[in-house]
Amino acid sequence: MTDLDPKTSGDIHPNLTRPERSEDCSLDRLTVALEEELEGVPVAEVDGARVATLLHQYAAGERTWERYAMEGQGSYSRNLVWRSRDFELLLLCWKEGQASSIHDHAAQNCWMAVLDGALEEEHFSHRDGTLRRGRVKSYEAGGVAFIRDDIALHQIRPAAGGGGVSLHLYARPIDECLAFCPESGDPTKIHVGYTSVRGAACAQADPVAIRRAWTG
Ligand code: CSS
Ligand code: FE2
Repeated sequence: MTDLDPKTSGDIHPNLTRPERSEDCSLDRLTVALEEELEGVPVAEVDGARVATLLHQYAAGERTWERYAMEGQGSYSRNLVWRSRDFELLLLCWKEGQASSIHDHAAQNCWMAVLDGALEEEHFSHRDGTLRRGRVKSYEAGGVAFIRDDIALHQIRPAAGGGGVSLHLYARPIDECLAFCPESGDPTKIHVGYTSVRGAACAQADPVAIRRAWTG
């Protein structure tokens, strides 16, 4: 277990002070293992297959993620499990009929592991102002997807007739990305926030404040 110096900062929401991790939570143990793989490692030297294996092994294990799975209002929820300088780990909960935007990943690496239900990933390309559909792939619980901007844009949604829960690892953390209009193909920069942080609901969570509080 990596001990973290508790940090308190008077001007930040209490949810956003640097939290402690619990040895008896396999999701917290995963954050420690990911820290060893990612923290301080140049992007080109990250062992992506090892990261995918860690996510797959977690996804095939206990449901320790349930304590962090809060439902959103209107759209899929984004629940922050852990954030450090070089990565963030999020739990996304999808209800039937919900979907992400068609989006990029701000030049970062993105791994997605399905924890519950089944999710579909549709690839898109954007060239000369035109959005083109690519392949659609389905992932069952335990499945792991990987994407970055030189592979494709994508859209995530639960498979027809169900919902799902997925674990997303972004290295480095993503506070803004581009969302593409499905009709016109026009990109818009969007700011992405959190539904909850470490199991506590956020009325409004500022990723920049979280970065300051957690990573100094
Ligand atoms: N990028 C989306 C989910 S699909 S990877 C998000 O973090 O909300
Ligand atoms: Fe994505």
